[in-house]
Amino acid sequence: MRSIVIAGALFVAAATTASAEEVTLRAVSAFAEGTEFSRSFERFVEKVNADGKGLIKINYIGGPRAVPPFEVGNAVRTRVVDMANVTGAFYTNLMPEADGFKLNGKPMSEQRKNGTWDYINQLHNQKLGSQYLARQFHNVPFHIYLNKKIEKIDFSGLKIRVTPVYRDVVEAFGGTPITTAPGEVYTALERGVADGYGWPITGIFDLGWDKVTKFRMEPPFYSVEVNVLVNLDTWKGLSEPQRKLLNDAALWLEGLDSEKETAIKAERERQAAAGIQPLDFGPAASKAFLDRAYEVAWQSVIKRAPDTGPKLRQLAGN
Ligand code: 173
Repeated sequence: MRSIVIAGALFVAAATTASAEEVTLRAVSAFAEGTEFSRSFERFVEKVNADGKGLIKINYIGGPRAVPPFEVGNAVRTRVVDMANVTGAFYTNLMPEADGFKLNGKPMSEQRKNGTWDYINQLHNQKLGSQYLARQFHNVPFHIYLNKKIEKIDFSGLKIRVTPVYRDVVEAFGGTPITTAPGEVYTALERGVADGYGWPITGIFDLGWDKVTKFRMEPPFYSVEVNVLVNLDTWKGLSEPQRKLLNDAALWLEGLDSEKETAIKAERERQAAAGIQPLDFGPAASKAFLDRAYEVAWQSVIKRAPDTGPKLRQLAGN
């Protein structure tokens, strides 16, 4: 029912001015409401609405029931929404090099100082008609979770659920990638359509995947990136005080990454308690996996985005 109401609302002009000063921005998340990769953004929304009273208000419509995850980038580009919480992996159709953001795990304070934020913001201005307001989760890695035990890092004969984040590495180690949105992972595992899946270290309990997960492969790899984007026309239409309020809240949001170290430790313990066994093949195999994982991903980014990929690699410094 909710999606019907929302579909109707999409025809209403995106940013609406309630009074001379207060502007209302419509926002969506590519991840389900209340789950790990929406929660920080939801705290950001609360903060903006509290700090911005009379100046700016975010009308948070919700998660994938409003806009399907792989369409969120286009929704912010076309101003169907004013703001989105979304990973670059979900808009590689519009920006192939977005797949490279996961390869930069430097803190945002550093990325803002060394020109990385500026460069990635320019890419968003040009290709996604949006402002790159914030990037979250730089210190949260991904894993491959499996239901079949492997004796070495080799995915031959395994069907593994992916997004662009994991596609190249799964193929490089012999697996068969199957792309799905997060909302389809549970069913794919339950039915045996997939033997495993890529996902960050955090968040697997949110949608009950612990019930259909046996193993977590080590080592952790890459860096999660979930971005807050603002449609560029919306952004340009804001006043200086409104933009400052959003920028200040964006820095606050990026600062929430400092909570993640403790959260990751707790999550690993919770997975162990739920019977999810780590598969660790030792330091040499882990290093070989990581070297290959980064190399195949960079090669893929550079092949698809030859003009911008090398610069992203240089900025990431790996
Ligand atoms: O696995 C995914 O759906 C994915 O690509 C992702 C990216 C960032 C955070 C969480 C999941």
